[in-house]
Amino acid sequence: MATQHETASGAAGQSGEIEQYDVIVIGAGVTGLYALYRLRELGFTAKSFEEGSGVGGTWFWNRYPGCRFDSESYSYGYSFSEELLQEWDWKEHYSAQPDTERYLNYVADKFDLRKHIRLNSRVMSAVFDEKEDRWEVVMEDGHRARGRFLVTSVGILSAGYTPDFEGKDTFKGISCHTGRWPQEGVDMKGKRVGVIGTGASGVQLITEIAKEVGHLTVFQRTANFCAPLRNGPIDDETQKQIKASYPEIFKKCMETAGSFMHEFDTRSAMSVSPEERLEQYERLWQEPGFKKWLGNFYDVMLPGEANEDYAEFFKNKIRERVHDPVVAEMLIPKTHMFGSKRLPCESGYYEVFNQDNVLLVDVREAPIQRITETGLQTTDAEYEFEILVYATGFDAVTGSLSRLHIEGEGGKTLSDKFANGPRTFMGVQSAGFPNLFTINQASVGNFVRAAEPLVDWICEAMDYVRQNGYTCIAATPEAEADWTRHVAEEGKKILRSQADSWFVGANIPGKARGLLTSPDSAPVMRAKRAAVAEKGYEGFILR
Ligand code: N01
Repeated sequence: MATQHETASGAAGQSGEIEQYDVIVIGAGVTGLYALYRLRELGFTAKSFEEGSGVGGTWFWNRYPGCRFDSESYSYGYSFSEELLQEWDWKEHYSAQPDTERYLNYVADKFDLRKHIRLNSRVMSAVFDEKEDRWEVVMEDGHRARGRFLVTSVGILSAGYTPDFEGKDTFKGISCHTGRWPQEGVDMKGKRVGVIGTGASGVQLITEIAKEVGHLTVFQRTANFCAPLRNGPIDDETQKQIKASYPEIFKKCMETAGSFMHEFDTRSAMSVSPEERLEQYERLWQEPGFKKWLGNFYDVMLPGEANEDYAEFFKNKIRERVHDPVVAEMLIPKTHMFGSKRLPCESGYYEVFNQDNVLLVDVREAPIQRITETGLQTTDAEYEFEILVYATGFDAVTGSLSRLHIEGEGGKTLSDKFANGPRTFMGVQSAGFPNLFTINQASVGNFVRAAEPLVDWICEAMDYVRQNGYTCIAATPEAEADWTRHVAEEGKKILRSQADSWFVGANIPGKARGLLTSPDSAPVMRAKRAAVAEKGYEGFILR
């Protein structure tokens, strides 16, 4: 096991020597920062290599207009420090990107994490040295570092996806992807703008930029179910109440399937009268956030009558809000069940389509044929604009790993291994890639709530290896096969596998279809991981 004295300084690395650490972390976003904190607490030497010029991960890159939380701000922050909880004032119930980025910078400063982070360091490869049981990473600038363990805190939605449209590079105006928004911003005032994509990013962006653009054309392939966010500032009294209730907030989050603050109504929608049902739908509609999704009758999230009934309620809301009935019909989802895709929360999205300067184009009816110098061409017509925004999503979960060259035992690469879908044990390790912990595979739901216990578990596993004098922890092929079968079998049954979305890799042409995260609820996942640890890391080989 590497010890403190093996650690070289960053300066040594720059002079040609290879920096040595106990743990190398790729990424300094939400999980990377917390991993650094925990590792240091446990006495490990660790360094994070971060591609961005700042910390924050998702909240560093996704700085498009309108980007914000749609889970409650106070349920999203770290829980590990009472001092931090009491010091930090969330400004809004659903924090906007600049404030969240500020929060993560505050955390980096408060816990003195920056000295463990090398920014502007895009990792190009990570190779396992089987003789030494160590990983070596190489950065784009040639910088190298080695560590006993490698933790990929690279995010589940960080590898941006831009469709390979013909003529993409010929566009003469400004084009950008929501997930890599220019640091200096994009001036859209009075401009003609085209947006491709109407997922959660597109919905937030479109609503915000519609306030200032000259003309907006929205290219929609699939209409989504969207619900009002009902955001607002947090006043002083509420701030005090929030700070006094963190234990209850976090307790509630830890009990629910997706680690959110909302609990399903245990009644079936169909067990109450139509009047009572509608009264509950309307009441929840007026409330903020995901409550209308995750706090409703439990069976609105199961295929069947209740789901269809609730979907109809949503469709009627769209019809009420959009003046032109033809446009309203275009905005009504027809190809997937309510809840089978992520529910974007919005603050005036549908009303955007009542503006005279906004045009909605259905690119399922008339697909995009090519990008031109001045806009784009569908099978139906040509559209011109000065700015083109790709709100076209991400190669989720596995994309951020596959684009790194991760080479394990026998020179096998993780991207080859994942070619037909991820093969892991509990999402945290893949057989043949010892000492590599993949944080991005295992967490779903309210990200920080799910990720904190996962990072804890991974750090404790590394500590166990160290304490017991081992140099290597590797998932067994059997444990991996059982887990992969479990994900495939149970994954098919859950609602979020039913639609063509990033949850199952269906948004990326050619990507193998299958649930990319665990089909289990967050409490079940925590219990499974705890049981593995209690049995001396059953399912892993320790050497
Ligand atoms: O990406 P998406 P996103 N031609 O994949 C369309 C999280 N998030 O960035 O649906 C035309 O959902 C595509 O169409 P279709 C959240 O978890 C959170 O919006 O595939 N269109 C779709 O409309 C979310 O789920 C927040 O038919 C094409 C869009 O592009 C996840 O990130 C905010 C196309 C992509 O939607 C991803 O959301 C934002 C093509 N060739 C995001 N290819 C919060 O609030 C793709 N599209 C915290």
